[in-house]
Amino acid sequence: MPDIPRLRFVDSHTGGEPTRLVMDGGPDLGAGPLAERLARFRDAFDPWRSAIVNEPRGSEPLVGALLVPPHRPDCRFGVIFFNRVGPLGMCGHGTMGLVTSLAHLGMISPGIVRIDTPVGAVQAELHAKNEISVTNVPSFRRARAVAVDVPGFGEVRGDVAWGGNWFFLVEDHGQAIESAAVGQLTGFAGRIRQAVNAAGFPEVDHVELFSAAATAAARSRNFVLCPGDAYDRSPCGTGTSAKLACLAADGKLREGEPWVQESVIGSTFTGRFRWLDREKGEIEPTIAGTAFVTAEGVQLLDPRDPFCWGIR
Ligand code: PYC
Repeated sequence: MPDIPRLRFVDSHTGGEPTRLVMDGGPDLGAGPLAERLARFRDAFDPWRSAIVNEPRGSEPLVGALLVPPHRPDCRFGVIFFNRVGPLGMCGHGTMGLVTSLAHLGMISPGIVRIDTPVGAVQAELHAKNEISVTNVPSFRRARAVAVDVPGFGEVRGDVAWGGNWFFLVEDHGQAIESAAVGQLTGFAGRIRQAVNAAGFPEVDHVELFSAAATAAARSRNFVLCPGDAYDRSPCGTGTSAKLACLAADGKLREGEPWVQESVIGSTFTGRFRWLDREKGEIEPTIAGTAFVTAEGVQLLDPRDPFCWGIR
């Protein structure tokens, strides 16, 4: 019998967006800051990433979360997030999934837990009824109203902002943000990303399109294209953080005022911010949503399987 790695995992979803938390059995990434361990994971263990989230074990929108020891002494856990094409800096829905999964396993109780990520420490709070709030890394807008020429569509304007990942946020695009249109929206947002990358923002890997909300409780609806070609079923925690940074910079949302962001499938996150530095436009966003455990099990990585390392 060959040596078959066994990965213990817990699956969850946050507003419809799935997360697979790998508890143990993953590659040994050594010690040190999480940014260094993420680089090691990307450079030396990419087949493991693909095996965990890609078909035949995973699915298109699935985000993986590797639980690792923290480096920052004030954090209890460390996590490295990734999707079907590569690692992510942070992941808001994934942090909510991580917290609900740790609670499911009896490893945490309601209250606050600090988590180390490759882009900084985040603080999560587990409340009643599967609600989790995540105080994210400092977020800010880098560029306002950047105009790009999108082949087949013409000029599109948007803001470049950081919320733990890099986003291009577009308000004015003429598209209907509805689940029946996700194919069209994916193609459109993909072309925007290419144009934004070519226009001097190669770091932008998420595109966020906004429209009016479909329900009275929400302030806005979004469609978020993640790295690769999967769209976020949730309103995207890092994307909502980037949105709050833009709203704060434009004076359209007050400190502490709730912003309910609806996703393309109608799930919601509630965001709020606190100013960190008004001059620099830097905020501390807190995003709240609900997450539920859907499965737990063991993945087997059988080297005799021609698709052991996932369909890339
Ligand atoms: O919730 O931050 C998020 C996220 C990023 C990619 C998918 N979800």
